[in-house]
Amino acid sequence: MVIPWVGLPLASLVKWAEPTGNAKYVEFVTANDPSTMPGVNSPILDWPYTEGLRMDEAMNPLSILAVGVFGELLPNQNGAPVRLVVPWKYGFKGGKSIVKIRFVEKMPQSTWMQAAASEYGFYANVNPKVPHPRWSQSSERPIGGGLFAGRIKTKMFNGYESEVGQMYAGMDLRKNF
Ligand SMILES: Nc1nc2c(c(=O)[nH]1)N[C@H]1C(S)=C(S)[C@@H](COP(=O)(O)O)O[C@H]1N2
Ligand SMILES: [Mo]
Repeated sequence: MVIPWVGLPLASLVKWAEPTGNAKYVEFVTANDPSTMPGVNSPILDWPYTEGLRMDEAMNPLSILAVGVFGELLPNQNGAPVRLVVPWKYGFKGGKSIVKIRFVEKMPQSTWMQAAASEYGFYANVNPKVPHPRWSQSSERPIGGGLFAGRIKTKMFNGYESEVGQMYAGMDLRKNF
């Protein structure tokens, strides 16, 4: 789904924070408040929901800290007051309702890696050429095309290959999935 986010480049916050040269990754920890988020009462995931990016991914001008959508402030369910949007990755990299951002030396564990390391890796490079262990990733159904709109071929890096592909040059994307 193509979404008109409102926000600031994550890179501008990183520059403002002036992390030291030891910072190799950024970890995002999200709110864990059962009184407003009943879903966290479910043991399906290990809360709080946590995500991470490599430093160059965080500095890429496409990475957004979103505070709004469609010209309005973010609704709670979409991650108010601030959420991560990484357009070349897919939904599950977009931690919502972020409460803590940490610069770290070691690759952080994301919630999905904890939940199913063999299915969800750190990079979340949904790769049309590399099937998920339980399904193909070669096609997708765009949301907004209407109920009967067909599937399209999944694009490498969600269509942003020319903007971000260079960051992964030389990496085996079958291993770094
Ligand atoms: N705080 C928080 N953020 C989260 C999640 C979550 O459980 N908690 N789920 C993730 C997953 S798996 C998806 S698919 C997206 C869904 O929300 P969106 O449609 O607004 O991107 O949120 C992501 N961010
Ligand atoms: Mo998801």
